[in-house]
Amino acid sequence: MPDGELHYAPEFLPADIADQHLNDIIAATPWQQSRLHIAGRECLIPRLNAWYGDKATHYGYSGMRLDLNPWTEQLSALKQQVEAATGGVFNSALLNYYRSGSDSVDWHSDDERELGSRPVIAALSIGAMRRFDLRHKTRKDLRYKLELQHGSLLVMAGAMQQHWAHRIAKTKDHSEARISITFRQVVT
Ligand SMILES: [Mn+2]
Repeated sequence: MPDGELHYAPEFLPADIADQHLNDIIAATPWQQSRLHIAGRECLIPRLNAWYGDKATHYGYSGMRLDLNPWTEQLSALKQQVEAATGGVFNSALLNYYRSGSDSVDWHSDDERELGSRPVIAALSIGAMRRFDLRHKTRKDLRYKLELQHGSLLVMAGAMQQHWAHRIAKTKDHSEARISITFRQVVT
């Protein structure tokens, strides 16, 4: 990509293994639905989240903060698999649960200060295929989209978060559940 690095492995996990993870993780995770404070108003975000990580890692933005959960055996094994494939090292993971096509995440970059300036973010997608949109922040002609399939791994690296924003828009096409597990290295 101009001004960033994007890597995509569509069949990172075999479908039957990914099916198992989907059911187990949905059931086992202490999901939270955060409230955001925007212009003095409080609203619930349209998805559920959970934060896992080493001690002293934390996650929050716009006045919301997620509880820190210790690694489960399952997430720790997935982390090791992703580290082996990417050569990265991660100390935390943000889980997102899109319960249906009505859940979404609006345009943003993963540019919280504790991620550093050129973070490597590795996102496992499990469940319904959803479209991932990218747009360059200053060059309006640069847009890109990708259908994130069940069991796939997407890695964003280099200057991606500095120059590009991404989103998962609402859709009427996919009503089934999807989770993403986004591994990160945060400065503690
Ligand atoms: Mn993001």
